[in-house]
Order: sequence, then structure tokens, then C-alpha cells
Amino acid sequence: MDTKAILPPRPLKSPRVLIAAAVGVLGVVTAVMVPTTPAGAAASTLGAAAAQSGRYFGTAISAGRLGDSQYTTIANREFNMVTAENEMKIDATEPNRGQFNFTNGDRVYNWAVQNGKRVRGHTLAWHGQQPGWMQSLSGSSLRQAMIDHINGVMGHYKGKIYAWDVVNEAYADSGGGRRDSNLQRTGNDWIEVAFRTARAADPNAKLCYNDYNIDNWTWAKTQGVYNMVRDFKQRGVPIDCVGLQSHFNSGSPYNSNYRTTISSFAALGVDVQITELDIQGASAQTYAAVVNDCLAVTRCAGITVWGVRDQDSWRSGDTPLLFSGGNKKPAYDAVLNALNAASPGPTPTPTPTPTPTPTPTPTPTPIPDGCAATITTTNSWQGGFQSTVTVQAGGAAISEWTVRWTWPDGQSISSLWNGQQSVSGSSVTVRNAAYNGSIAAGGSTTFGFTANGTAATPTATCTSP
Ligand code: 9MR
Repeated sequence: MDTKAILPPRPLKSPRVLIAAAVGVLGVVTAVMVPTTPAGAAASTLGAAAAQSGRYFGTAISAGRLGDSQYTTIANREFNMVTAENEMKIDATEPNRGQFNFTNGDRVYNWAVQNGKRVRGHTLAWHGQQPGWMQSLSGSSLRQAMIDHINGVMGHYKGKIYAWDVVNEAYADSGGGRRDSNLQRTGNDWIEVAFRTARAADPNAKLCYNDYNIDNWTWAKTQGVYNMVRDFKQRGVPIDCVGLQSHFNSGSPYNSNYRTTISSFAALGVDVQITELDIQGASAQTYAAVVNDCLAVTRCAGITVWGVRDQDSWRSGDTPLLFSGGNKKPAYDAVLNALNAASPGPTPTPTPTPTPTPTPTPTPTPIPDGCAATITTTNSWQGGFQSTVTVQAGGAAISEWTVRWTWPDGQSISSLWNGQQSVSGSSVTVRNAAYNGSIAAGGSTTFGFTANGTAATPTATCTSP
């Protein structure tokens, strides 16, 4: 989806006064490493300036530009959060059903992490950039493919991603309802199924709903998403954050009620992340206003701009970013100054170190044959279930592994990720995938599957030659 139909705003018929009911916040406080900028001294990069108030400042990174030293120099210096612009999307990561490809996703991920940055994952369930095989699916097979995709990608990046855009752009441009799509036609509950699957797949990642044109508080689309998030919080559907893409242009301009949008979502008990910021013409004043609106709301966790230099933008003709070639634009200075002017704000409370309770040292169970495997059930429903299998190396590193088990009651695997399966009757054999055979001494990896039948956790054996 390269162009978006930007429809005229549809103000609510009777804008409602939002009662910012303080809904219990998630009991999770992420400790952020804040680079030390001496008190009173202004930070000289966007990432360091944002970190002064416990926030991040990120950019979209494209794997194809990592060979451009002007690009990587700016990106490395200025930003401390990275989103893969296209490389973790569905068409990139699962080009054929059940065959995952993380080559370019890993390029972006590794560049970010090797340079000390955190990573936002973008995106798992979306009507856009679906591979052909997924476009042609419908009904329960599409629903299953969505679940398998979330498990495959989140399993690969488990424990490594700060936040995932679990569902992207599911609302219609006008009217406040859902967008029609093949995913929507699988049933209105597809979004919550995606979030529940995501929580089980990586409990440490923040789970976001991400969309464009939900920046203006009076627009019906904003209200539609707000009502969904409120409903999810009330019913306990796991959601941690809302991504405001914030692509501002003449059809969808910045409005001063943006701060109300941010604070209203935050009052539901979710973080707000500005995920794809760009502003047609890059007005310094508008960029500063966006930053100040985020800084005004404690739960506005950070800002990501959608590209480094104007020439990198999906809308390069709009010159919407902070750099032109290697040069900082006036908007850059406005953003840096606004971030530096922020009050130190609530220093993120470091997670308190629990007082250690003396426990008897468990006798480690020796791991035979170099590895051990444990099956756990992560999700179950009528007629099916989902499991994660942890493969752990013993006292020595291993370079390949094979896990075997026998089903007790005729269960059958419907889809498996991060491994290669062969099945003979009730006996299952799973070998490592090309990318996860090597495990350091004492380390572990996981693979997962969905299966038909009653949830079971048979004893699994692991061998490594
Ligand atoms: O910037 C991305 C561009 O390179 C792709 O061609 C396009 C294809 O859909 O996606 C762009 O990124 C989009 C993001 O994934 C979701 N929100 C809108 C972004 C701009 O279209």
C-alpha cells in the first residue's frame, strides 16, 4: 500500500468529553538505560536528548541502505530505537506458507543491536504486504495462517523486541468501523486472537495496535480505535500500546488536539508510541509541537520518524524528515531543542531488586546427549492447542539437535515453526531449522507448533550428534 486515500476529516457529531478515568496501569516498568548527560548540559543527539526524560527517539531503517555510510553514520549517531521499514513484514518473513525467511529482518535487527539500539517489530497482522499465498486464503485457513505467522516471527525474535505492531491499519478511513479485508472477513475477533497469540509467543514484548489517521481526536477513526482499546482493556485482551503513525500532510494535518489523543489513549492504561512520524514540508514548529505533546504525557514512551533523510522517505517529494542529505534541517534543531527543554520527568523507576530468599541450591539435572527438550502448552481451544518446545544445550555448545516425542491421543501438528518436522504415525521428529541449530553451552532456543486434538505435553527426548 503505497498511497493512502486520505479522506476529509469526519468530526464526531457530538464530541464527547473524555473522562480520563485512571485505569490501572500495567504493572510493568521498563528500566531504560539513560546515557549520562550532565545536569544542565544539553544533549547533542536526538536519542540522548529523548533519554533524558526516559524516552526513545527512533527511525525506520531499510536493509538496502545499510551500505550507505552517510545514512548509517546519521542513523547510528542520532537514534536509539529502530523499526525495519519493510523487512519484518509478512511478505518478507513468510514468502511461502510455513517457510520463514529472516535474512533481511535479521540484517536490520543485527545492525541495530550491534550499535546499541532497541528494536520495534513491524508488523505481524495486516491487510497490506501480504504474500500471494496469504492473499488467496480466507476463513479458518487464513485465521490459522495468521496465528502461525505470528508464532513463527515472534518465536524467531523472542525476547529481543521492545514492542511489536501486532495488528496494523485495521480501521477504515472513515466511519469509525473496521476496514474490509480478508482478515476482517475471518471474523471480528481476529484482532484479539492476534493479540492473545502474540502474548503467548513472546510475553516480554509490548504489544501495540498501530494505525494512521488516528492522531486527530475528533476523527471517527480515532474514536473507533479508542473504543476498541477501551474494550480490550475492560475484557483483559492483552494490549500494551497504541502506535500513532502520525504521517502528517495537507489531507491529514497536525491538529493541536493531538495531545488530547495521546493523553486519552494513555488514560486507558496503555503506552502511546509515535511510530512513523513524518510531516509534509517538515515545519520546525509542527515537529516541535509533536515532540512537546509527547513530552506532556508520561505514557508517551517515544517517537520514531519514518526514515533518516528526505531521500529515504516513502514520500520523498514531501521532504518530510529531519535530514537533507547529510545536513540537519531546521526541524532537526526544533526537535532537539524541545527534547532538551523537557523536564527530566519521571525518571523510569528501575525494577526493584527483590530481596533474595535463600533457597536450597537445586541439584542440576544432567542433560543427557548434549541437549534436553521440554514441551509446554501456551494456548488451547476447542479441538486444538499451541505449544512451545524449549531446547536446551548441556555443558557444551551444540551445532544441531533433534527432538522426538510420541503423541498419546492421536494429536497431529497443523503447523510448526523454527524447526523441520517429520512424522510417522504418532511419532514426531523435529530437527533444527537452518538458523537455530547452534546453541551455546547452557543456552536454549525454542520452536513451536499448533496441533489438532487435546492439549498434551508428552516427554520429549533431545539428541545432538
Ligand atoms: O515505507 C514503506 C514503503 O517503503 C513501502 O513501500 C510501503 C508498502 O506498504 O510501506 C511503507 O511503510 C508503511 C508502513 O509499513 C505502515 N504505515 C504506512 C507506511 C507508509 O506507507
